[in-house]
Amino acid sequence: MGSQDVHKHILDHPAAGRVIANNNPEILERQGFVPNRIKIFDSVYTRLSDQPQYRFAVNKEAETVLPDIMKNPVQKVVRKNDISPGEKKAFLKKRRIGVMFSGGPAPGGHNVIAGLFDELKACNPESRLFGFILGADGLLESRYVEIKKQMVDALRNMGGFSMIKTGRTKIDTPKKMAQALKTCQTLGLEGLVVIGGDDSNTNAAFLAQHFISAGISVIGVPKTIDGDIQVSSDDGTKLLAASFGFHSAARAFSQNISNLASDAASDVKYWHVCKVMGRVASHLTLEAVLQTHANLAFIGEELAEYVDTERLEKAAEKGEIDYTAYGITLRHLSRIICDAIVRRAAFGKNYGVMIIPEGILESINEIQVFIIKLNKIIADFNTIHDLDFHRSFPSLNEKLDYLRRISTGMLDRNGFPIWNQRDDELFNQLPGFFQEGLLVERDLHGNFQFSQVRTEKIIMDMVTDYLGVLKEQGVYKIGIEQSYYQSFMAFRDMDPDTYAAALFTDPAARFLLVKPKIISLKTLKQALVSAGLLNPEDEIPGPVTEIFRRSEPRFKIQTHFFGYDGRGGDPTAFDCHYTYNLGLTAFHLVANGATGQMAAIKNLEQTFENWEAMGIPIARLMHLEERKGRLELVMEKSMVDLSSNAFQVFKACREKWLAADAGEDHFRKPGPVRFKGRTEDDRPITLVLNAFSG
Ligand code: FBP
Repeated sequence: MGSQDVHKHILDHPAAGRVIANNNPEILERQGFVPNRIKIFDSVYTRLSDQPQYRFAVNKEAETVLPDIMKNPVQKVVRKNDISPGEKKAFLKKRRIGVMFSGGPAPGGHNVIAGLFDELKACNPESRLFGFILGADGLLESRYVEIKKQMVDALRNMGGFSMIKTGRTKIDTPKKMAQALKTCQTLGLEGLVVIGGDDSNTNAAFLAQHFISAGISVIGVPKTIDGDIQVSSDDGTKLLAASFGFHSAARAFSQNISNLASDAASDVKYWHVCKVMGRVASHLTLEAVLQTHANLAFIGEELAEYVDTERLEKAAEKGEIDYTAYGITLRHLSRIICDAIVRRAAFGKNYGVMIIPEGILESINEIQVFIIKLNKIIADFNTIHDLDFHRSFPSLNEKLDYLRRISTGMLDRNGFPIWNQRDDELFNQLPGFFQEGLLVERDLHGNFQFSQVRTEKIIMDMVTDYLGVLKEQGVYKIGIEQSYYQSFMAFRDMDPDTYAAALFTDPAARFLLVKPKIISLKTLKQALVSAGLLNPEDEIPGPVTEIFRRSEPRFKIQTHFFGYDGRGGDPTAFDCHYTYNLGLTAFHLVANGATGQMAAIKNLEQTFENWEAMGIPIARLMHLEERKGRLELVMEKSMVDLSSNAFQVFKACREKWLAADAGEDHFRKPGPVRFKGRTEDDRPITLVLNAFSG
């Protein structure tokens, strides 16, 4: 048989066909899974009930530029009773709706489309759903596909946004607005559903305002793994506890982090450093540490609040205020990490797992200042010269040279340079890879692209350097378990107690720490000689050398970036149910003529029976934010609330989870991402904790 025939023979075998098929039984089961429907959707006819009790502070700028949608109230989707035949007919009319993804993928997006599609077709099988390809680009270029049942069925409960793809284009000029409107009018759309994050919902609000006179409604859907779309009214009522995709991504990351915890605790030689997505807010890190009990985790929002009290007090003694004491520096952060590593090592644990939020640099003052200044410099260059900064200065050296010219006043002799010589000096002290990272091109919405900066490297390089210093100082040592020391020495016919006093700071401790002054074989010998255990001309006994070697730490790290994997993953049961109902809600908002609203599910933190379908006015969630060097009106991101139960629980448990003691680690296994059974009960831990009162 030739090799060609062997392949054919294998490929024709039914078992081979089964195992290499694109779909496996589990995927088929996932695709066939039917999410629950919120009770209200048992009813065909709905109406929107205004909820004026939920109020929001009004942003003046938003009021000016979004006048027609600014007064929208929060609305609840409710049953429409006493419906006339005419109203029934109107509700069941043939409709055309458009839908697009926008921004990064998030698990559950396909279910939003599935919910929207199912409800649209259930009301009238002749209704049509159009999907714009590659997000806003599809809308602007009129690139679309009609979404058919087969396409939806193939991707029910499945991750990614592959059905119609996504993009990050911003609809920010009158020309683009006109193009978008033209596409929707040509297609005869009654409504457009924008599934996206804060920037995309901002897009949706501006489109809604622009489409008002054309009578086309625009509805946003809260998507982002970052979890930073959350809405509370002024009285603190939670109207939306999380964006979709957050739970699935957090669970996917957590499962991997927990696997790394198993690895760390098994081969006891690595610190696994896990950078976790979340461009600005640290919700994903908080959820991941609650899911896994990793030894160390940093919440950017907490670091941003850091105050160096010692420094403040010193300055106060001189009657001064040291403003540099406010905010954490990279150096200080690296010291905190070192301290944790050293403390664990003292109990024999020279390994562990730490989680660093992707957006941690936002919380580090010195770096944040660079980011803001560089945003402005790049934006000004683009506007003044009508060129692109990155194309004009492709190499790092050219960029640095441009900055240097600003700092020396060569480019603007009259002005007060935004980039001064001190900035230039400090910036030039950073390693090249990091300078390049800080100069990386901003995305189309003007966001700094944290995912492209090797933040973990800059931090861990500083940690490694300082641990080297601590090792030299005799501070960083691996504790040796007393029982091990005893049996090790006894097995080699050495009296453990004879040497213990000379070697260890506290010979009676459960974990023995070699004295700080013993940092080399030379200093070990000196210690033994001065204790009268060795003559200067004698060799150090082999077992003693071995014990010393065991106390010497080698700091080894493995870095991991969790982001794209989790955001492309399949949704959890929670997200399957959540997103399907968001799709149903989006349909009912369009069908009831709402516009400028974001589909939302209230009471996500409670059991499914309590979930409520809502519309939240996007314009009321707007604020001014620095983007590309100027203030722009965008939907406000929700940051980790340091007074929240979830953060407080983490704070209360972190010392225990660090496990810098003689006990075991406290790692938690969250288990795999699931999609069926009563697993919608498995919801984000942060949501569950934050829902507790009293
Ligand atoms: P969205 O806000 O669009 O959901 O995207 C969030 C995110 O996943 C961030 O966590 C991450 O910083 C960013 O996308 C990376 O984006 P890109 O796709 O441009 O690499």
